[in-house]
Amino acid sequence: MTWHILGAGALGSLWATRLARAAVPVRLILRSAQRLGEYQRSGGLNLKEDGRSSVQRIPAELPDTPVPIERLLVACKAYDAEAAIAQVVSRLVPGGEILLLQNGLGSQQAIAERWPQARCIFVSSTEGAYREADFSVVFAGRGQNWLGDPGGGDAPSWLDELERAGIAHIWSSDILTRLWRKLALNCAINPLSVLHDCRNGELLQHREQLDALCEELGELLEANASAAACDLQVEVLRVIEATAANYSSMHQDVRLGRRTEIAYLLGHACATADSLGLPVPKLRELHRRLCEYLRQRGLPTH
Ligand code: NAD
Ligand code: KPL
Repeated sequence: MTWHILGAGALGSLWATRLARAAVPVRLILRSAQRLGEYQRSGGLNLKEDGRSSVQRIPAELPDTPVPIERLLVACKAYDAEAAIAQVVSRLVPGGEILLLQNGLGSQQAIAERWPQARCIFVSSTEGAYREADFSVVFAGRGQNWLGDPGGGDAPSWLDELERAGIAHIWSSDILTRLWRKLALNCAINPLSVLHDCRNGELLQHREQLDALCEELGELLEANASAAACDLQVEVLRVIEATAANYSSMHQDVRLGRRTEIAYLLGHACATADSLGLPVPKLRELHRRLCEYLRQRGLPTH
């Protein structure tokens, strides 16, 4: 069975190149004829890992290619994922699978509700990758991929292909708890790193702010995925220390003038708190200040 990869950016390329290297059938879906032409001229997808480069000549196609799709890995940003799937969904076979690699929450549920005929598998990834150039990805940080079906069901048999490809993975029976936990970590760290314009480690100078946010995030997690609330503050501090020299992904997006995934992180946290009638004044104020900061820089707030 072929893996179709929608979104040949950092994470999509990281998955595609490792699968192809293990002789697993993969095809890329590129958004336009111009992009397809550029890809074909580039000669393939380049993966840089541990200082070594390797090129995989992965076949690529356009969204309207009349070939059925059995397994679709969606590696677009959260704000692009639903529209990208809409372009190819008519090709999905009955019972086909959609793997959603997006950070945050909100986009995955919207997609699962819109296309109930597909099996949507949510993925939470702590791997790190960035695009060095067009069609060239750097594997920057080893991590883990948790995969799970919030609708239940057994682990798919193709997990052994991930094993063969060396893609770290764990099948999770509670993927929403994983995603909520990651969302909370990102909500505690990323917006503050933008507003203070600092590396993660420098956030330790703002302990009061961090602690107050962790308290509200803990209450929000208790109400949604209680297991995700356990020792949140301890983990936030651990992640800050482990990534002290780094700029958060949201900080990097803002510095490069790129749209952020704020709506699927802080925006989703605040909207969920609203729907539960849970007061989260610190999160709301942080959301307001971050939106204002983005607006001043001409960046979207959704
Ligand atoms: P990216 O911007 O590098 O890649 C996204 C790709 O999707 C781009 O190449 C874009 O052109 C493509 N795309 C958008 N709309 C499309 C369409 N309609 N058809 C075809 N392609 C389309 O993003 P990324 O860093 O790979 O992140 C993807 C998701 O993974 C995000 O939600 C991110 O938060 C999450 N994530 C990324 C990392 C990482 O290290 N990069 C780690 C963990 C989670
Ligand atoms: O995931 C992250 C990010 O920068 O997006 C960390 C390093 C955990 C900070 O929230």
